[in-house]
Amino acid sequence: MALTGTGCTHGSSPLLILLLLLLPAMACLAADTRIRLNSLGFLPGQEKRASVAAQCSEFTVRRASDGETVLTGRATGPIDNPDTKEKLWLADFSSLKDAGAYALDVPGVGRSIPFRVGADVYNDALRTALKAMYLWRCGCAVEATYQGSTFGHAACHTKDAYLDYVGGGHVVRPSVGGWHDAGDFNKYVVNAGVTVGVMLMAWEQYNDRLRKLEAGLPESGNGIPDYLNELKWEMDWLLTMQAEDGSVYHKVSTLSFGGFIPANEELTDRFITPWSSAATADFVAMAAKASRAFQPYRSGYARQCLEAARRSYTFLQAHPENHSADLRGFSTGGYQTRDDDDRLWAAAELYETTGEEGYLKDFEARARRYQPLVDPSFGWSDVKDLGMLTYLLSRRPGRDPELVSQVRASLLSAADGIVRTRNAHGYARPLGTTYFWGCNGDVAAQTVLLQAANRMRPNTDYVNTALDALGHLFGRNFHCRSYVTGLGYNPPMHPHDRSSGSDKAEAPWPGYLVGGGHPDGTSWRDEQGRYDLNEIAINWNAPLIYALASFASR
Ligand code: 9MR
Ligand code: ZN
Repeated sequence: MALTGTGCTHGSSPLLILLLLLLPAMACLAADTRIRLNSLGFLPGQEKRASVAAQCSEFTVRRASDGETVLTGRATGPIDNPDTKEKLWLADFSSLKDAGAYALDVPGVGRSIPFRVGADVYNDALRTALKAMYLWRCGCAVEATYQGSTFGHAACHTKDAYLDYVGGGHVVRPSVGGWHDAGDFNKYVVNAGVTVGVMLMAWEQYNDRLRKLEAGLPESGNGIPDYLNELKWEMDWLLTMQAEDGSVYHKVSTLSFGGFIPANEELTDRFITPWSSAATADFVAMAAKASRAFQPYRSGYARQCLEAARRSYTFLQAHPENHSADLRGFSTGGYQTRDDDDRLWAAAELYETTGEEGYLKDFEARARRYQPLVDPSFGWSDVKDLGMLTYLLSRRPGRDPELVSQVRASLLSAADGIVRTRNAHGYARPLGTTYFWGCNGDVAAQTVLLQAANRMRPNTDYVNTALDALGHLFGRNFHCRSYVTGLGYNPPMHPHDRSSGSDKAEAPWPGYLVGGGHPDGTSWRDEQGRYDLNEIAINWNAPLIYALASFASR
């Protein structure tokens, strides 16, 4: 390091020179990754904690600009964390309220990664995660520049899709558009269900800020907020998946997974597969929900969505049995699931959109079959919670007061359970020691339940546990890494993603939450080949978007 040009004119005191030499060096010191925290940062008025995987007793918080100590505290612990086989100490610096950039010093251990405190710490991440949905668009060219790299592909999959497997011969029925599902380029209605459901729920609850979110989309400026423009891209495709009789085809897919080539170079035939009752019910729920969202902006489109939803609902009434899609011949994603929860959600959304009693009675009869009414996590294979939340948060008068209060109690008890689970975990992971394929998405989705519970009965524990879900995903974990590409500290560089894996850019496409490790907290690997740990998927990004939207400041 050269000292020239520092403006140091005294030059006489060796001590001063030593100090001047050391200060920048201290700032550049590699962070000690045993100190693990939310690398996106913290909200001024909420809790702030770090987990330290090394014995310690004290900590100080230093301002990044001048190294000044702004807070000192005592670490607590250790607590045994069974899923990572570690002893962890906790540093609680919640009393730090001033916006700024800081780092945590733990004597005997080291200095943490830098972090920010501010009301806006989640805003950029929200925009990036929404832009990531845009980058998943199929049937068109996409392009975005992020941190100096440009990501994109020419128009892809413009021949979607052949009817061979639904009895139409080798003939194309236009089904262009929508989002690629994940690291693969296929399109699956069931997985669209939970994705669109959670994103529209974010819209319903946080449209005050989402309305203003600018994502630089091709449609930007058309009078529809960008957030809804992005959802419309998917909804337009979904409308093509409805057959004339009201059934909804399960997926559009190649016969087997394609290679790691750009989307526009994948020219393998793609087929529409037979229908399933789960896909049909999810379609009803999405279309009914979309109808409400688009009503103020495009009333004709809103009507079209509602009519489509009613038609598929009528079809389902005439086909009450669970009907799996016949996917013989396909080895791509299955997303096969029983349809009870999907039908329940469909009835809830149609009721909320129309206020009609038939849908209400259908929902209530189905809801009464469940025990518990609300589960502490949900995902593509179980959307019951989405239906329960729509019913509970409804302002319509006709609901059964007893069932409403039971759903409310069940939600609060699920949320209380999530808080206890998070309290017992060394990284405050709200899903505790449960790990499975895509569990990061479930962690993000728990914020949906926590925020809904907080709406019912405000409780700072619910809010801070939701923040801890984000904290875990953005660095407060065994790996001391962000699980979202392009965001936070040391993010994934090798996601299982055909777009990232086939372009020239060194960095992966930004804004994507990877599925996460299993069977325990140490199992994640940042390797492209590990689709089971390191893939990206629309159903994991949607709850990430919900979580970020719920804490964004504008
Ligand atoms: O997210 C899905 C996970 O719950 C399943 O266990 C897994 C195996 O069936 O499939 C995951 O979904 C994948 C889908 O089948 C195809 N596109 C990529 C999805 C994410 O890995
Ligand atoms: Zn495509």
